[in-house]
Amino acid sequence: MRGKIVKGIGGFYYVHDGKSMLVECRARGGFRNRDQKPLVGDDVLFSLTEEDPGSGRIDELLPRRSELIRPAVANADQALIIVSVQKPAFHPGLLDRFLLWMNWQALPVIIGIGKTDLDEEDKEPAIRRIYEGAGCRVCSFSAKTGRGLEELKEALREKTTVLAGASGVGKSTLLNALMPEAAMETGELSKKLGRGRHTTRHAEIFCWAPDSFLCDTPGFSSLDLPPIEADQLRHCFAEFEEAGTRCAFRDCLHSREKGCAVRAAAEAGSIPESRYESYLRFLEELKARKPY
Ligand SMILES: Nc1nc2c(ncn2[C@@H]2O[C@H](COP(=O)(O)OP(=O)(O)OP(=O)(O)O)[C@@H](O)[C@H]2O)c(=O)[nH]1
Ligand SMILES: [Mg+2]
Ligand SMILES: [Zn+2]
Repeated sequence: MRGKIVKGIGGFYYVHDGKSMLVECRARGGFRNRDQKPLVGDDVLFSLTEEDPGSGRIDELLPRRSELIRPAVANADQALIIVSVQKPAFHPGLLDRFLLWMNWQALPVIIGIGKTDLDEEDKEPAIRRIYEGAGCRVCSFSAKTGRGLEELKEALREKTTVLAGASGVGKSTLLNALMPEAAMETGELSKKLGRGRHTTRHAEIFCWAPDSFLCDTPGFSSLDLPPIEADQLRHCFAEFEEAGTRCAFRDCLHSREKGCAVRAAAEAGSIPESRYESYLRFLEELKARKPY
């Protein structure tokens, strides 16, 4: 039989047959030795245990369309990175890190600006402008009022989308809004720290419309950088490209070089300050890394 791994916990994989059956499976011995660890999102061939039709065994992993490391999910077509305008407050550094991971993993990204019902300070337009300028598709929405959900659904339809974002931004709440039967657990923010409480502990996939899958994932509060070379980083910032052609040196790293047109553009405000700051921070971090 053919199915999809929708969840993996403690050595068990939950395989959905695409109709109505969810089977608790073990992986056939040998997967791990051959460096093939089943991932949430994997399409598999499985068989049922004779004595207990609720449980089974994964016999084969079918070829993957894509394989993500952060979060560890197979066969995603795109990522929806969610940020919230408030509660928790928008944190550009973390979003920029996540964009870098998705860029490195060559996965198309949609940025979802959520909780717009809380946007009394009208922060949405500025966030949108920065990330549209970085070449991203941006959708804003409120899972609470439903505003923007129709546009978001169109962006998610007939695709497998992995949800990503800091703890507490509303990933599970969005899933519940699109699919009440999912009944994902959601959590209040910590009053003291104003951060999420890491309510979701495991990646889990749901089919919310025909051929349309959403993978909820645990939120993060910090993130390292993908293994890219420091001198490749500038190519991950699309909005530097144009000014970059006018730098005095062709191999300019856009930090302290004389005649750097990217720095000049950031100072003049035509490249967003927060993006340039992220770039400089990431550059130092990558330079400080041991070579691979
Ligand atoms: N006002 C408002 N609150 C929201 C909205 N979406 C989510 N929340 C609230 O934000 C809090 C966190 O939501 P979750 O869905 O648990 O966040 P999460 O991103 O899944 O968090 P983790 O599972 O910890 O990664 C909950 O109290 C939700 O009710 C929204 O659109 N508007
Ligand atoms: Mg959650
Ligand atoms: Zn430069």
